[in-house]
Amino acid sequence: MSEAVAFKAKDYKNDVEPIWCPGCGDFGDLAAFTQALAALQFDPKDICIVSGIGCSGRFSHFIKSYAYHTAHGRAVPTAIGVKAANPNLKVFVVGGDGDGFSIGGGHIPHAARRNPDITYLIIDNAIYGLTKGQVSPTSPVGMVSGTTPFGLEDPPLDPLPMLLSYGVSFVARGFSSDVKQVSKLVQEAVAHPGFAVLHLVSPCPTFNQVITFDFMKERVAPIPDDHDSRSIDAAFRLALNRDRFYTGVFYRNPGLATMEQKLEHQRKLTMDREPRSLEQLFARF
Ligand SMILES: Cc1ncc(C[n+]2csc(CCOP(=O)(O)OP(=O)(O)O)c2C)c(N)n1
Ligand code: SF4
Ligand SMILES: [Mg+2]
Repeated sequence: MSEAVAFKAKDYKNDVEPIWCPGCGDFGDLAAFTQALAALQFDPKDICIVSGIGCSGRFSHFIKSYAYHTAHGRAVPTAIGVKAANPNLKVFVVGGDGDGFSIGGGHIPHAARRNPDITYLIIDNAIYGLTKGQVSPTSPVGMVSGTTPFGLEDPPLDPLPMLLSYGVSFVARGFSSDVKQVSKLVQEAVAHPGFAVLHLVSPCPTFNQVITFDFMKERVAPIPDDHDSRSIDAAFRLALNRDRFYTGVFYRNPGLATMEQKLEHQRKLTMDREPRSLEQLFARF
């Protein structure tokens, strides 16, 4: 499209209607995401959304962009491949708490080490929604579900301290009811050069009667204005605070080399040494 055309949020929504349940928290994230794309004025042809399996994994079906609906828990490595193949694409990963922290949990620390310039939205409803309400790694102790008829006894993972200790270079949290804030967080995550993870608490009114919108509204609070998001110590202090469920940018470290920079460096090192051509290579044999 020509430069004169300004994209509006609705221009990023395709004709596929979400089949999420009425009141699903995922709707807020979708609205926030299209608003963020409009603020960023990304051309749909430059965007690729790689999604996992789950209700949240359907996200990629509803946006006008390139999309790749992957296998359960494999969205992150797939997105890394997409970004490595075409660094010019704006690559997003979208998936649930089960997708990201159970079956796909082993991929996040290695993505953090590589630091690809990718934005990852983890849509956390503390339940397996698509498969009709089994406990997930973020479900609270005591939760009664299809798989825990007498109540869950295992404690939940704590996503924020976990992401920080993995060395993820941008860590933020939002609540899907606050569309404006989530939109702003997506924009900040995109502006960050490196692996940016957004933990988006997004209640599932159909299967989770514990982590509800009302439960969350009583607990969320914006990160205090004087928080220094460059300080990992300060980020941990906020993330480990049990009295408040803070939302905003916990941590950012723009000083790390990105995966794309490291790949380019390796490419140059390879090109600088012999053989520099097929002829030189064949001459060795
Ligand atoms: C390899 C594999 N194992 C299990 C499943 C079944 N399965 C589909 S979605 C899902 C969990 C979804 O939970 P979450 O990632 O939290 O997404 P939500 O539906 O809550 O958005 C599971 C276990 C699958 N599709 N593939
Ligand atoms: S089951 Fe839960 S997460 Fe899935 S669409 Fe319905 S409300 Fe949303
Ligand atoms: Mg879930």
